[in-house]
Amino acid sequence: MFTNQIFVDAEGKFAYNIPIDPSAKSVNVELQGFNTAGIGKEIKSFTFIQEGTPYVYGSLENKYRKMGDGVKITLTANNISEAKNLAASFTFDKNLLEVVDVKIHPDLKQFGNAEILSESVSDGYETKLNVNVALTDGKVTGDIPFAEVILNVKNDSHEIITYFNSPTASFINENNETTSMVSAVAPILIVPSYSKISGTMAAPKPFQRGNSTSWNLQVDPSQLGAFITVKDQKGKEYAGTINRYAQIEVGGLPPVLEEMELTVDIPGHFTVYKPFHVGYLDDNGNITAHWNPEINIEAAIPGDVNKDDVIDVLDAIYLELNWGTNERRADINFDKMVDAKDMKYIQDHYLMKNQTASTTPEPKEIHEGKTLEDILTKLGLN
Ligand SMILES: [Ca+2]
Ligand SMILES: [Ca+2]
Repeated sequence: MFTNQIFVDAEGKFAYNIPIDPSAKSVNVELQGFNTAGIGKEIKSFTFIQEGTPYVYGSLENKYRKMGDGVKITLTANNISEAKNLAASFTFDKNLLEVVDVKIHPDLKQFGNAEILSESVSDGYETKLNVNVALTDGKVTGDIPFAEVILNVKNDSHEIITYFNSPTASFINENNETTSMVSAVAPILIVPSYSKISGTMAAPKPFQRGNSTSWNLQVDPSQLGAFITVKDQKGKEYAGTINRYAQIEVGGLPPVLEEMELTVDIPGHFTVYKPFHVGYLDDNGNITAHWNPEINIEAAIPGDVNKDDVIDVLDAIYLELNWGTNERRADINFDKMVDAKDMKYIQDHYLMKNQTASTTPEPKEIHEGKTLEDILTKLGLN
C-alpha cells in the first residue's frame, strides 16, 4: 500500500498516523525522503509487531555500502524462551549480493557451545540463505544476537535500495516445540562506484518489420556488427553491448558530472552520436555515480557505408567496388549480398548529412568525373 506524499514543515518535521490492522502479525512501513526535484536516497524501514512477540531482526552494521564492499548482518532473536535451536532464512537478488560467510555470534557463547549450519540456494534471480544455530549444551531466553551473515556487494549492483525478502524465523525449545517468529532484515542502500547507461535502439529502416517502425524479429541486433562506445571528456573509451532485444548497455563509467558521448556504429549507417550526463551531486555535494536506463537511440539512417557522416557519391562508389559480394560494410541491409537493395538506401538519402555529428564534410556529387547517375547506369539500375 502506498500513501500520498507527506510534506515536512520548515523544521523538517511531519506527523502521520499509520493505519495498522490489529490482527496482522507484523506490518512493514517504509519512509523514503525526496527533495522537491524528486531526488533522494534516504530511506527508513520499520516493522511493527505486537509487544512481547518473539521476532528475529537482521540489523546492518552500515546501511550504505559501495560496490565490492562487505555487508555484515547481525541476526538477533527477541522475546524467546528456553530456545535450544534458532533458525532464520531470507532471500536476496543474486545479481547484487553474494554470501561470503555465516558465523555464530560471539554473544551466544555465554549460553554454552553452539553449532551453526548454513546453506545458500540460488534459483532464478534469487539466493535463499538458511541459517540454523543449535545450542548443544544450553538454552537461551530473552533477546540474543545469534548469527552474523557476511555478504558482498557485487560490482554490477545498481539497485539503489536492496531488499531482503521472504524472511522466516523460528525457535525450538527443550521440549522440541517449534515457535515460528516474525522476521525482518533491514535493506541496504548501495552507493554505486561507477555509472551505467542503458536504453533501447530503434530499428533502422532495413531492419524494420513490414510497414512498422519496430524491429523485424528475424533480425538479431547483437549480430549486426554494431559497435557501442562511450567516450569521456578525457577521451577514454568504454565499450558497451547490444543484445538480441536491441537493448544497449555501457557500464564501468566514471562518476563525473561532465557530458560524455555515446556512439552507436552500425555498418552501412550513419553513426549515432548521443551526448548524455549520468552523474549527479547528492545532498552533501558529492559527485555520485548512478544508472541512467533511459538513454534510447534513434534509428540510424542507412547509406553511409564509408562512415564519413555524409551520404554521397563516395558511398555509391564503394558499393560499386563491392558489387555482388558480401562485404559487410557495403551490405547495408545485412542480407549477405551487395546489390540494388543496398544502393536504394543511398539513393533515398542522397546528399544527407549526419544530424547527430558535430561536424560533417560537404557531400560530394561528383568524384573523379563520376556521378551517382553514371554508377547507376553502369550497374544497369537506370
Ligand atoms: Ca559516406
Ligand atoms: Ca544487401
